[in-house]
Amino acid sequence: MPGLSRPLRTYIRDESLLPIADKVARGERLNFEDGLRLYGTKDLTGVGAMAHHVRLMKHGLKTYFVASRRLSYTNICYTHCQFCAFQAKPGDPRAYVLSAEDIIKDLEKPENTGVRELHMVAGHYPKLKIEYFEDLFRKLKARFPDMHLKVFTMVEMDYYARVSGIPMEEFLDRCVAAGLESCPGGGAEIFDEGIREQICIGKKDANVWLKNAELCHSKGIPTNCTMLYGHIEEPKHRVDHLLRLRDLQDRTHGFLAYIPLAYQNENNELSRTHVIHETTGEMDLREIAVARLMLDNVPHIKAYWVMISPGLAQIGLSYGANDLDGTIIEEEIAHDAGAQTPQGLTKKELARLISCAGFEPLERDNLYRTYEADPPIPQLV
Ligand code: V47
Repeated sequence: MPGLSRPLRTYIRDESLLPIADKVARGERLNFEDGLRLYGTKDLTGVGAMAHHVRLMKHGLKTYFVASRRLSYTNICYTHCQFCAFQAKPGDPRAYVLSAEDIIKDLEKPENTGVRELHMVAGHYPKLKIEYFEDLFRKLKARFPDMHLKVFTMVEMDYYARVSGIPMEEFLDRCVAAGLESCPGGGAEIFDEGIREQICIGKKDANVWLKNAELCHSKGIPTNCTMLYGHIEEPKHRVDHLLRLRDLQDRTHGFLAYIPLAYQNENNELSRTHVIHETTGEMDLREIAVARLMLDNVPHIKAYWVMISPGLAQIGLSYGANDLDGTIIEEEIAHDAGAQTPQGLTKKELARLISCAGFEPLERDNLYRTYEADPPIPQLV
């Protein structure tokens, strides 16, 4: 397994990080105070070197991407998340709800050929009940049997179980029977109750998110996990969030990947009521690196190019990330909130970003099973 060529300590400029470097070199778990120190230090490259060391020990140079498609079946939402620019209220000219037929027609378009993962999250709209999802999943699986269905945040499933008037367990069982295979990591935002109250009014609390993730894992449904950073939260809230995820993962081992989500600061209530600058490259890289170091039990850390740019996500591969997410093709949530990144990247572009940064690109499915890569990608000279 390739590692760093020198002892880890020699990469550290801030001496207060040395005890952490020693723990990382010994494979010891970091604690809350270590997390705060990783956020507080000016030695970003030192934090990055430690994260890169862990990434190399776990994955070597292997770096994953998936041929994926994002889709939201509705943007109508009765929740009032202050950071969200995607939601529309009924009557809004932007409001839409897609039928199973609309979604299938869309997926039949040539640009969606080869998609292996359909990632669907959407608004909280009380007219959609369990029967809508059963019908949707069955029809999707009948038409695209090899397309993996990754659907619902943990709060979204809670909402749709409640409006369907059935227990969460029954909702999940029926969705799985119809074709649901895994769940994305969104909706976690930030677990701290005080911050959560301010940024997601009316949204279910952290315990619901964590309880439903635990339920999914107990049923063998893998999920991802996320954290929304760069708004009104402080480092102590981020460390707390990561440790709550780590605690759950110790019990269930059901999280496949963690994705730090950089707050996009346009067209939403939070940006109208607060002055919040966009996240910087330093913050984005630090977030990836801290996650790799604190989440020692979550196998994959994604650098989500949609929110931090393809170029920075590429550098994130040397700061602990081992996954560039996917081709996406069309994205609404981040772009409605001001993201200037492309709507999608091709598999070739993703593989090139990875190989030009010195890593080994591997096309994967949702469970990180890999496929033979396309013909070699020419290197930049
Ligand atoms: O659930 C909403 C967040 C999530 C904003 O599981 C925002 O593989 C930033 O969950 N700025 C959707 N974030 C994205 C998501 C995701 C992304 C990549 C991979 C995976 C995965 C999941 O984005 C939402 C919400 O938590 N969000 N508004 C915003 N203004």
